[in-house]
Amino acid sequence: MSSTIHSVSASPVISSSPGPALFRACYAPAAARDAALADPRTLAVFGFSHGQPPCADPRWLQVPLAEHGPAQIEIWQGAGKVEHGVRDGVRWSATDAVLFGAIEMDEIDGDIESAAADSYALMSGFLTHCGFPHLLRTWNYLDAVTEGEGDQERYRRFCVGRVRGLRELDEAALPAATCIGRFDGVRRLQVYWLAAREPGLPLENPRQVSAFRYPRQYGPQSPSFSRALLPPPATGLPLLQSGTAAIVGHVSQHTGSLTEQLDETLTNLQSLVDAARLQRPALPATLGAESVLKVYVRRADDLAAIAARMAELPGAPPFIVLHAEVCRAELLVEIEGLHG
Ligand code: 3EB
Repeated sequence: MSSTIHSVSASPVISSSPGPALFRACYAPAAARDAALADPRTLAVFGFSHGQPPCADPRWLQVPLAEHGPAQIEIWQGAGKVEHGVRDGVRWSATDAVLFGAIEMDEIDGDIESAAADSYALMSGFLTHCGFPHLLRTWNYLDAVTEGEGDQERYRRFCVGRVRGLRELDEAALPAATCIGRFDGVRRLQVYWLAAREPGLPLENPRQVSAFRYPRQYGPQSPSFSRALLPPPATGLPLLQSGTAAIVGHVSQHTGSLTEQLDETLTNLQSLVDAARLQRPALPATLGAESVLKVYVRRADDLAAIAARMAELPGAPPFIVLHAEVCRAELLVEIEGLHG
């Protein structure tokens, strides 16, 4: 927006009308996929459970996690026409202000560390040349995330490889992130992201130790992500909340109790909203209709109970519930959010 105020002008140079949102995210029935992709404003469409016909559009990504209830898709849209393409194994789309990218890389002989290093090196190289150098948010999906003992655990190897692939590790500029396990037995790393022309503002959760400062007991390389990130205003993106679980300090809470873990997780998500509102007071004060939540549940038998409790939340935030493996064996549920 122009910073010049034409106070004597007859025409309303500075309009208070919000106009079309620069970015919006929503869930929709899976049958809406092709219509969503036909819309020139669509930045990305995600499908979850298997069953969607394949589609070569670079804006389409299938993350094979079984979902509770009827099949849904997640749709991201900008306000204007989106460009898209494929370059050097990176699928991308972009508005004027936001870039979406995705990489899917097969592990060679189950080597998740190398797949992570190669994926993040590819991403880093792409970002430096595409005009959107600032990584805001990443999503990482891999098979069998907690398989392997001690420092050989696949999640810990992923964390090592991720740092190897990043050009530089600036702990003051880490993206928000999700890292989740699939149960499909396919040794293929899926990484997708949002990037911008200007940096965002990473936020930490006062209730939690920063993940990048986790003590050695959790692995040789602490996880490289921020708890949430406020995107630059020009993007129109909401608050980006990382995958959030029942961790206080650095310690998992309520081992064995699904409902207590869910409540602790929601308390952590609210704590991130509170932290974000110190920077941007106009953000909605609580999770609600202006949030979009994705709920990952470890045990298939728990999906219905979690969905029922989510449906009773005040403010009725839109959500989907996916069957997925959280990075610590004792954690039964994890939730990520878009807010505002
Ligand atoms: C946690 O809070 C749970 O390694 O990118 C959540 C979000 C988790 C992102 C990542 C890991 C990651 O430590 C695990």
